[in-house]
Amino acid sequence: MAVEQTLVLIKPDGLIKSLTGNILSRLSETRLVIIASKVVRVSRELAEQHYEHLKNEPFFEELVEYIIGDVHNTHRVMALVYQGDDAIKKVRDIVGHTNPEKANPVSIRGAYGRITTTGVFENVVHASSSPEDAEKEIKLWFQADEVVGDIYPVKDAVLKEVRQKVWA
Ligand code: DAT
Ligand code: MG
Repeated sequence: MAVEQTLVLIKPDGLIKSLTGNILSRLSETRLVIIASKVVRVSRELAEQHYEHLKNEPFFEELVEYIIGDVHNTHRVMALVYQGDDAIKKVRDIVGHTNPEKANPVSIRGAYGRITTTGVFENVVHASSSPEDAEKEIKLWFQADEVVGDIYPVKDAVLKEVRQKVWA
């Protein structure tokens, strides 16, 4: 068994329905280690990059609006990185099938997900599905110094003239 990392997102429906604690409790059954976490206001650019592999699907625009939070009127997603042996499969098993109607009823998506009348799978959480996807997704959602441990190669860089918000 290989040590893996996997990205988990608690989507806006999970946050607005106060499911955060339940979801984290379920994920703690895996005994994996959390090595990064934060709450993110998702930009359209981030949403489109995250779901790039689905850009030709008819539901793409609704999927983007869902992850941004426009659908649930709460612009928050909780992003976490879990690490440990076989992390990707362990998390996907507890998360359940992509389609909430097909998901095991005791999985997170089976218990809390729904399909909207327009056909969008509001499935509460995202979990990476391969080591390649996990690396791409973790690098998309987190900076190297937001993750505990150098999980992928890093380099030192001195950044100049980066515009960012600081405490006043
Ligand atoms: P997963 O999130 O299980 O990895 P995915 O990467 O194929 O599944 O798709 C990403 C999201 O897109 C998924 O969580 C819900 C939505 N989605 C996928 N297939 C769909 C479909 N046939 N109809 C509606 N939404 C879909
Ligand atoms: Mg996927």
